[in-house]
Amino acid sequence: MDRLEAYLQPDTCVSEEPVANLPDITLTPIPVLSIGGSDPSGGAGIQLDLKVFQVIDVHGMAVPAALTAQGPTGVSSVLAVPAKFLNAQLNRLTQDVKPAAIKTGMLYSAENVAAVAGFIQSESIRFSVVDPVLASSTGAPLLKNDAVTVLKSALLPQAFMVTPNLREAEILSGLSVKDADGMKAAAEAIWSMGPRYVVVKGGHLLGDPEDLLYDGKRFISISGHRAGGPPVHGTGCALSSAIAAYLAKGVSPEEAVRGAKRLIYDLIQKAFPLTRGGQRYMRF
Ligand code: PXL
Repeated sequence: MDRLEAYLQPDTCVSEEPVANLPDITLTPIPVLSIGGSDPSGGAGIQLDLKVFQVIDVHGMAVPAALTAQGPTGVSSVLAVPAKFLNAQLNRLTQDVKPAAIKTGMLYSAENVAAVAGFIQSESIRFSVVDPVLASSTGAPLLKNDAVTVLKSALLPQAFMVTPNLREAEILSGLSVKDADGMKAAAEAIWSMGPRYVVVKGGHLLGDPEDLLYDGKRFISISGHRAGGPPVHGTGCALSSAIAAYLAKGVSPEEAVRGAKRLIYDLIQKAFPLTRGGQRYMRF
């Protein structure tokens, strides 16, 4: 009897397999969830996060909170997933599997930001890395104005770590962030909104990219090398998803940020143009 015939036998039932043949779940990779926007070009958003999870050898899961119409040269329109359906996706998934860590990216609407904050709280998610995505690198708004208020008042208090770039640090803190002192002041202001750790990414300052990690007591400077060359799409997304994956694997917050920075540097080194115009894409 071949395999197809075996399946067609009315009494062939998976549950009658001997117990010894059940899968060994000690070999199961750690599940990590990205909640964010869809980038159909595969260079940012949840599509990119899944690639990052893959190279760090965790099991990637992804819930879209928003859709974008975009290609390598930019975003032309966006659509929020209704908060009710965002909740339906999160609830159905976590009925079966609890992520060891989550990363949030483009949430777009105030309702979706509130839904994710409620989800982190109700599921007691220990490691949540919030990338406070406000706009695409080409300037398209990825978070509505009224959602910024909810991000500050509801999501940041639930976050384990938040990873603003300089512009996002300015908008969240209300301060001008132009140098290392500005980064420190913004980190303190954002930390007071409730996250356990703040990483202000200094990549948009001149010189080698230096990020600042703040835990409410100590400032830790995390330096990297500038990879050079034309702009690369999705590097912020990749950093926050890599941090989430490392935290899920039990790496300390500081080492998670350092490891994520090294990984993103390698991915940028291998970046390629997908089309003649537009940003480069990281290579995995
Ligand atoms: O890089 C920020 C970002 C996040 N999420 C989605 C995006 C982008 C940038 O374009 O498209 C879906």
